[in-house]
Amino acid sequence: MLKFSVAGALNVKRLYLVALAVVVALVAGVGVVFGIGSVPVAEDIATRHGTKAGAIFLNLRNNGFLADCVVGVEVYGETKDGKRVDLQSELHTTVMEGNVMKMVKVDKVCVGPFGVVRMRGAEGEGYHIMVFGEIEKVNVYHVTLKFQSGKVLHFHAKAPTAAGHTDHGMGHRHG
Ligand SMILES: [Cu+2]
Repeated sequence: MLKFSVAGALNVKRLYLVALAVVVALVAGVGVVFGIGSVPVAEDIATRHGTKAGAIFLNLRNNGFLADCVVGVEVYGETKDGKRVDLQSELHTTVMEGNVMKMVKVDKVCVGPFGVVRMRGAEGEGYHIMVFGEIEKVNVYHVTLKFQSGKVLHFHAKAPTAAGHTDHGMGHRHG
């Protein structure tokens, strides 16, 4: 009798432990989901140069469960010799005003969970990164996107004239 009840008590205790383990696992699982939050990725990066200003294009993908927004951008250039070129940069969108295509500065670019924003100027959803400065010296752009969540996405973008760049259509030739 006594032995049985002790065994019973042990079973109940074991049941509690199992229940506790399940709860811990669930909480941990939810924690992982929210911990991951947004997972921003830069894909299909390309650049275009104008006079004194350049544009950086990308597909901004979010492989996470939560939406996120780019709220800041920092870009600097690197020359072929590895020297730094300081640049100004802005988040832009492209809008049509009448028949005129205009670029407008925006504060943020948002991407939903498992979504993608085609930051490819007029060929995408209007958004792009604009850079200003001595871009003719730049071989590679170092881009840092800062997100509302606090996450940071860093990537490199080769200038249109950089050797080995595949974007033939945009480059211009010297001499
Ligand atoms: Cu622009």
